[in-house]
Amino acid sequence: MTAPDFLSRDVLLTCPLDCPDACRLKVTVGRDTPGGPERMLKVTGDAAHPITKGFACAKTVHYPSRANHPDRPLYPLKRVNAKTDPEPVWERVTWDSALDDIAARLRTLLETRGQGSILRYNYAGTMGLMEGTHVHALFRALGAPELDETICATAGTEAWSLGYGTRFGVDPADVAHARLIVLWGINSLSTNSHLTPHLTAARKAGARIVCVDPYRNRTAAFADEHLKIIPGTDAALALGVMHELFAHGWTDEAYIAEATTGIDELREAAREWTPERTAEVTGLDADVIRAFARAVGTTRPTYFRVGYGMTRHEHGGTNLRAVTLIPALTGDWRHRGGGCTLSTSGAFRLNRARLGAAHLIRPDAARVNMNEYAAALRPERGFGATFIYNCNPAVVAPDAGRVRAGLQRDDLLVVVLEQAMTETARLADYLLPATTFAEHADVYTSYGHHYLGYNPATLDAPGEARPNSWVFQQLARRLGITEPSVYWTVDDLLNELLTTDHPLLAGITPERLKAEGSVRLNLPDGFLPYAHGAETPSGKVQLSPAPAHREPLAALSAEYPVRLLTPPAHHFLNSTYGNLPNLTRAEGNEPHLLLHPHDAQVSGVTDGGLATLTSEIGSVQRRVKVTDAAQPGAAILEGTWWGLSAPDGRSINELTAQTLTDLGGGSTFHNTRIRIEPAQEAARG
Ligand SMILES: Nc1nc2c(c(=O)[nH]1)N[C@H]1C(S)=C(S)[C@@H](COP(=O)(O)OP(=O)(O)OC[C@H]3O[C@@H](n4cnc5c(=O)[nH]c(N)nc54)[C@H](O)[C@@H]3O)O[C@H]1N2
Ligand SMILES: Nc1nc2c(c(=O)[nH]1)N[C@H]1C(S)=C(S)[C@@H](COP(=O)(O)OP(=O)(O)OC[C@H]3O[C@@H](n4cnc5c(=O)[nH]c(N)nc54)[C@H](O)[C@@H]3O)O[C@H]1N2
Ligand code: SF4
Ligand SMILES: [Mo]
Repeated sequence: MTAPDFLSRDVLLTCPLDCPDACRLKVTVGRDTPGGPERMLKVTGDAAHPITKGFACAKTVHYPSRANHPDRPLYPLKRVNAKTDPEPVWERVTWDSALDDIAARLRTLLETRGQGSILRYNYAGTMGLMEGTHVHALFRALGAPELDETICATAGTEAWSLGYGTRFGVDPADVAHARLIVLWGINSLSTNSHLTPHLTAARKAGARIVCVDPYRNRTAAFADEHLKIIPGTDAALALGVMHELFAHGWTDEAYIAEATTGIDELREAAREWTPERTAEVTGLDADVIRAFARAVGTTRPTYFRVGYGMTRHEHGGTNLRAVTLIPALTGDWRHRGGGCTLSTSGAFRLNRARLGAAHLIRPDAARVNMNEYAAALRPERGFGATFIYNCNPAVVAPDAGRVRAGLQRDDLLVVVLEQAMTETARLADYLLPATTFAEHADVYTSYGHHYLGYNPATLDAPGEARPNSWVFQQLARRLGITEPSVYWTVDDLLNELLTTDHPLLAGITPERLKAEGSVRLNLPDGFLPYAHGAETPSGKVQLSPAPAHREPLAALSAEYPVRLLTPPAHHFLNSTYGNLPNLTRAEGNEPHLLLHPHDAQVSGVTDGGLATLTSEIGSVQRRVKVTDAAQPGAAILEGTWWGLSAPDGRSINELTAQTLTDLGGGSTFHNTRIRIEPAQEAARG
């Protein structure tokens, strides 16, 4: 139902979700009746915003359905039955009673087992610097173990930082200048959809678009050419390209001399990677590799947009690093529209010294890698309480079956702050209702463009929902914490963040950001961050140590003959939106395994049939879609669906392992070995 015009108004707000686009949304809010509460009615994009360009994605146009979802938790709830019972039974409690009880249990834990017994678990459900990051302050003030936030980007960050230092990227507005665009390990049409208008503009001006990906995703179908690479072999392809660049003199020697170190080592490393050898390892045709390298070598500017996909493998850090070094050989960094983007986040030079009370982190603090939550939740690790916010680990974390089992322990206090009745929320001892981005104020950066965003609190919180920051401040008071930064307001935080004289933030004051809502960083016209070097210890782009190709330790075998990749779905944002029927319908109602006809035949499964997928970690059932979009030996399941949507109620992450990447302790979601067997259709009741 849409409110009559006189009862509704439009506001501009930044999308809080974990997505590079950080869109400026036009949000229509309104009342159903005069004097009634305002709620979110409609979401589109701000037509005046240079990146958002008037459209929200196919997911976030449905945000009102999740904000107004009938299952949204609106009151503090206490679980009164065993967490091992399949259906939670809740008792509605007051905030005071929930917070008093949680604080008392924390006090007991602190006295009997120390700070080391309390573990936060969070990720980027909101990218807001207050509700997403600063809220860790409570845990740092307590001296609780640090959570290494490795589930997504650290392998890439570490890889980038070895070569380039700070993560700068090409300004999206400059992409139209590129004449060759390589979308490598990124399904950008789904995961970075506001890049598409810039890709199209470049194409209209004559650019060719090549996609490097193990399966034909939306982006591969859009591209002019698709290089269907064997997963985990990107370093080999990158070295193969470099081999040709060196062999044909397509390198920019002036750039290499001025801006890089380590060229001899890299040249030596590339020597063995002839097109034939590269073809053997990557599964691509040697002539295709030659032509690709020629295009990269002879087209200026060439723009690489790399995603995190290729990092989610054992050697993923090195693989990504190899790819990102190509433009340092061609000198594309000197050309507007050329170079490479992994992330633009390094340009946001905010003063982060006390963000999340980072100044309180002790060098010897205990640390937990978030990809190893399943292991951390084993009783012998000694955690007595875990606080989960902005995250849905029962579905998204590796080895999710063991994560769930850990959360079900009756001796572990599980506190979940949530906007949705997720499968993690269902395992809470206390489920605390959280506000959405329209209901709290916050500050936003981006990892795909260069605009800083601010949202005021626009709507009254429904029911008794509260911002994360409110909850943690209430607990801090009860625990007698005196650290001032724990109690900062968004205004305090914003003042602190903008207390810097970095030139990229020149002229951006809290007043201006709040007045304008979205402000472009003070980038020079023609932003060429690595044109003359990089912010590394040497001041140069570091080509050494030269990246090398390595075969995965978890090699395919007779027992596990297929590699499973589980990249994002078009209509979900990680597990967010997985509870909206119109979006699950758009994704085919239930998760499907995309399986190549060859593997289907070998496994004896048929199109539309149910299969059991078994990895070293666990086993799930999924319906199969036989398609040549996949490749022999590599199957794909798009989207971290809610287990509740799957035929067996299990998350796909019951198959994925806690194995870490070579760099940055990252996740290896796309590196799962499985076998596939026909399954019995369960009788549906
Ligand atoms: N629609 C939508 N958008 C999203 C998200 C979402 O869930 N849905 N999630 C958001 C988040 S948190 C993130 S981190 C980003 C992620 O967005 P992307 O970076 O696009 O996603 P990835 O999972 O990293 O996978 C990207 C592609 O990498 C491919 N890939 C896997 N292994 C390899 C490999 O070894 N080599 C190569 N070349 N390719 C490989 C996959 O097949 C996939 O097509 O998207 C964000 N945007
Ligand atoms: N198999 C497989 N698993 C994956 C991936 C994959 O490609 N394959 N991708 C991985 C990646 S890249 C990522 S980033 C992670 C993402 O995993 P998560 O960080 O768990 O992301 P979401 O699934 O979107 O869940 C975020 C939750 O935060 C809640 N939330 C949002 N805003 C707020 C708020 O202001 N306050 C509170 N309290 N809650 C809020 C939302 O309601 C939502 O339930 O998943 C990882 N898991
Ligand atoms: S999820 Fe990404 S593309 Fe969609 S509205 Fe939010 S920022 Fe934009
Ligand atoms: Mo992510």
